[in-house]
Amino acid sequence: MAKPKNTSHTPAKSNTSGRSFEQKQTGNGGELHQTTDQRDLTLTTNQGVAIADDQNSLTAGERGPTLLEDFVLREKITHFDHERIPERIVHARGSGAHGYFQAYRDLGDLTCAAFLRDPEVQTPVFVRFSTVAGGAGSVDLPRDVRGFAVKFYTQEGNFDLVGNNIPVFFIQDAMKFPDLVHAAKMEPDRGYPQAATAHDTFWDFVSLMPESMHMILWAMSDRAIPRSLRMMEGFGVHTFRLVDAEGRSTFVKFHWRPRIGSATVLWDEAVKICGADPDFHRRDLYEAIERGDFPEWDLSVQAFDEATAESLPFDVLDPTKLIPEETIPLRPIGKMVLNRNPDNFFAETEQVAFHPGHVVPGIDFSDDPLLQGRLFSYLDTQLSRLGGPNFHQLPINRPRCPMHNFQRDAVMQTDVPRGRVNYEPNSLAPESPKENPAAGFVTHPATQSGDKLRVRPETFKDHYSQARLFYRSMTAPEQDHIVSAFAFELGKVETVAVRCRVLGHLRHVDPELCDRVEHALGMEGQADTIAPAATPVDLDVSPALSLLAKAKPTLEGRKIGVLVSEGYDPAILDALQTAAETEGAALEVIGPHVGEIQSSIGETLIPNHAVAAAPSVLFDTVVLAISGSSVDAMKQKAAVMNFILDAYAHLKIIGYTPDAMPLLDRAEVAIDDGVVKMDVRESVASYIEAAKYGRVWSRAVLVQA
Ligand code: HDE
Repeated sequence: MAKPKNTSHTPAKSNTSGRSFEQKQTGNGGELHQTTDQRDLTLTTNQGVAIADDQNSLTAGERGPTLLEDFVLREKITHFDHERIPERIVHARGSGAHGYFQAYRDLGDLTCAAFLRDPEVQTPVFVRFSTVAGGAGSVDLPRDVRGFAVKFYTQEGNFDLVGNNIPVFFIQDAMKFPDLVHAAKMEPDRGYPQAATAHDTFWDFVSLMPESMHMILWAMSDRAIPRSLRMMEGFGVHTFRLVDAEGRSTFVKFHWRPRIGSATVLWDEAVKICGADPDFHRRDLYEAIERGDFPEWDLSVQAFDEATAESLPFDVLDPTKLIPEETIPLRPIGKMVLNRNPDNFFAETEQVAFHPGHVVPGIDFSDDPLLQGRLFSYLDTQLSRLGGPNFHQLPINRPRCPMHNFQRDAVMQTDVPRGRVNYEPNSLAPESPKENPAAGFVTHPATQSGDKLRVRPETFKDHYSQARLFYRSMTAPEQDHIVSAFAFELGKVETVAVRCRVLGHLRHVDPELCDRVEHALGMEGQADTIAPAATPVDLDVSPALSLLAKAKPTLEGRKIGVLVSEGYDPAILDALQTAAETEGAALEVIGPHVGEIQSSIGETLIPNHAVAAAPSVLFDTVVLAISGSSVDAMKQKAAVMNFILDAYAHLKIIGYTPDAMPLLDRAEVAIDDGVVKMDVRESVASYIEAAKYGRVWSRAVLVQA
């Protein structure tokens, strides 16, 4: 292979590790060659052969055709051609992080699972959050359910809690999952819409599946547009079992609660965030972990015995139903902390393989038919997604405890098992692995009897009462958002009959909800008449279901955006920075551009963002730290005015220096409790106190038609 002809050359330099390499050699065509003479830094082929030139393929003559014998080029391109693996059929878009789980106390009264029994032990975890419908490259803030999958690498094997951020599901039986997913994803003839349920096939399907109505109410609520993955609740959804050392089983529902509280965005924000930063959630998670603001969740269970299960008004095997916390309270059992970003997105976040069937002794399944179907599906999907049955050998999937068996060979075998014995029982290898009745997984011996049949249990047939319970447990703004969400989604449905059918279901959920949606669509009185399988009943409302009702004022983990201009007051910025640190908030400075600007006393500052690239939708609260000398220039910038108009319309708390007043006037911002003047350093405190409330709900009547 021809050596590059050096036409220019710069001397050897050190890289960050102090190793020397040739910084710059220019080849025949002016292309850059970075070279080394150290073997351990040398670029090689996958066979370990040193590569002399990584810029040029092998050609017959300087301008001639490329030669087939160029094994360096062919190997590189072939590997590249196969870089993608099939994306997940659902939950294709996800973001991951490492961390640990630690039990609060010995949970021996409920389970023998070792990781739940020793409060000293930190069990490593890997978490993957996801949207459901969109492809791997879709945006982070569509209206969608979020996956919340946690792999616990326990000393007794891997336990995967593969949950969602909504405690119920659309369907009751695994048989309907392919139909649900086909209906939700882009329509097969036209290839759109991506990552959106606002289309005919989705609403056609769910309108014919009354069991989906409870989940639909959740999906139309603000839960489906979370502010941050760090601020989401998570749920195991199904009823599981915990089994203690004596073999006693208790039913449980798993709940994750973010320790910095839950927060959601407004739909108009979600729409704009998708344009301004399609990776909003992924970036937010990554950056929080990088700056040491580690997300934390409490894991709780609702534990109940068989007798309690029998006494509940719903079947605990029906995944479209929840158990209100007011009926069975949450019992916190441990804490999860995410403290490390993945080193490599593909190797970890993409290749992680979750499976609800990955359980450890002390955790077992219920007969929920949806869960039973999942127990088949997840292992099966990994075979095509990860190429074969050895996906457990990938570093992200490997158990962190000893693992031995006689499964052998298959595609991409990376282990090298030794010896002649690959079967058991055997007498030739006394040291080979054997059964362990004491430590081994023993299935809880739940008694089963009955005919083999295909029939939905009678106890699953109330499809509306809990949907009504959810709607009536929401605060007024949350109910308003549900109405708007239905109006948006159904407004995108072209087939009028489908809209009428959905309205017919809403009438059973709550007549007032139905009236409001009909009105918003301009379809008064057009709801179909639908005969319910069971007449809905009024249940006691559950305030715990409302995110707003239980929100505590805080700035923890939130982001303050400070818009500054030439001649800004550095004292205000300093005070804001100190306050942000005290409150556990992140602060980012937005300038008219990303170049240097000067404060009123001549200090220079390099903003984190230019206003054109950082609209206020990317921040929880904003401050306008504008100087009198620059306010006229700022007024001329559309991005500045949109920054203010959006922050106001999204009900955010806006701090402003007196010199920024002309901007507020131009935006026709009416001063309310959430528009806070900061004329002295001390008044930063009033702004911070107001900002902890997130939004001024009373403003909604002025800005949202
Ligand atoms: Fe899943 N689901 N699912 N699912 N699911 C998958 O597995 C499936 C269900 C959930 O970050 C797939 O590895 C069936 C409920 C999450 O990698 C697949 C049924 C809940 C993730 C699959 C359900 C979930 C998945 C696609 C009905 C909440 C992402 C790729 C019987 C409790 C995990 C994969 C990750 C992923 C099947 C219903 C949560 C195809 C058949 C209910 C969080 O196997």
